[in-house]
Amino acid sequence: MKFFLILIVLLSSSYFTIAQSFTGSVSRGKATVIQQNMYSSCSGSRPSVVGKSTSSDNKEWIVPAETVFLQGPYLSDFYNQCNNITPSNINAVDLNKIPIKIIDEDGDIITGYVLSDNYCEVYINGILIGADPVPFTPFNSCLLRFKVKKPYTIAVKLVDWEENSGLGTENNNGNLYHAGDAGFIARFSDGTISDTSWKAQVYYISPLMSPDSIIELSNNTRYCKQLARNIPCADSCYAVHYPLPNNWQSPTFDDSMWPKAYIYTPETVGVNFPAWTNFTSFWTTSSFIWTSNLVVDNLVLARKTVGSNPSSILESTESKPIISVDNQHISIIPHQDIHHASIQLFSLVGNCISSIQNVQLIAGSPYQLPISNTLPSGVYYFSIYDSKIPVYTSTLFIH
Ligand SMILES: [Ca+2]
Ligand SMILES: [Ca+2]
Ligand SMILES: [Ca+2]
Repeated sequence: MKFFLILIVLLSSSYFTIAQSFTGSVSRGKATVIQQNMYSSCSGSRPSVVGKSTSSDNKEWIVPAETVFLQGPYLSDFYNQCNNITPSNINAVDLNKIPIKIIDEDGDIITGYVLSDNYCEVYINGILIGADPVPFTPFNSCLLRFKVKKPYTIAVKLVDWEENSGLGTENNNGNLYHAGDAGFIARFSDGTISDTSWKAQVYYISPLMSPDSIIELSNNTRYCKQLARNIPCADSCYAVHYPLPNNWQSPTFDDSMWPKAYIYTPETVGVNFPAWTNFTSFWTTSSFIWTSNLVVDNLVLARKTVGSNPSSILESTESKPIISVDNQHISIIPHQDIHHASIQLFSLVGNCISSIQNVQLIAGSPYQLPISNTLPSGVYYFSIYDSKIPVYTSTLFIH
């Protein structure tokens, strides 16, 4: 424990650049429930509770998010057990039944496929195409079709839902306060995929042992240095809230100050349900994306403008390293040069297993981080920082 505390001090004092003081609003404890369950018609669905939290600066916040779920319109079903739409593979999906939203009469028809852990709303050029018809569980996937001219902007509101309103937690295998995790993946028929060329910013962060675990980095990442998933504060946890910017869905909204989306493996997101497993090869090069923390970041806005930068797909694949593990090393093949890289491996409870500072990673050249061959098999956190800014974070399963 002493080592862990020392580690936290080191992390907070030397690894990160603090760009500004902490600007979010802080609430503590349960929200006042305003809706017990927005979606009660599907058996086996976790109750999608909505609440209102009041922060210490006397502001009110709808948690986990204000949504259009009760009004619609809705995205079409790709895979949805609640509506008995359960194709066994991609060939069993009939696109002819999917309505086409006309944005530009002289545009091209584009089909989008999206899967959210747990909820999404999709806007194209600021126009709401639809809400995810299942806010919490079971895990479903959605389709949308639209006619648009390039460049066009995809904007999505993403919510990792919660059972304990205002606390960011859910019942999981008997743990009533399990900090659930999130993820979003998308693929469009024009070749657009979810990847690090998207921008993503977080607006509701919980559960937190302490609000001081949020630090705002110089690239505007609202970074949570609380690494453990087993967070014991129960009904006393803190949450941090930020107001949503106006017109964030609009093509004219300036997202240049938002951090890049982070990518996560399907194993990290934990997608062991048929809406994913029936289609694993379908998603090809799309990546699950979220912000820098898949566990406590619960309300995320993400954007991608398609067609304004012809090299965007190339850029995105460049930034995803290839990671492999043998019994003595983690091998990293970066797709971009990182001149001042720090590479770290942590256990799930935050102990540093292996770390190397200030090394030069060269695109395409393997780099090896030594690990002990007696390391217990299991899941670990793995991060690469560039000049103290996190550029890649993932979990790794080590055998
Ligand atoms: Ca859903
Ligand atoms: Ca969460
Ligand atoms: Ca979740």
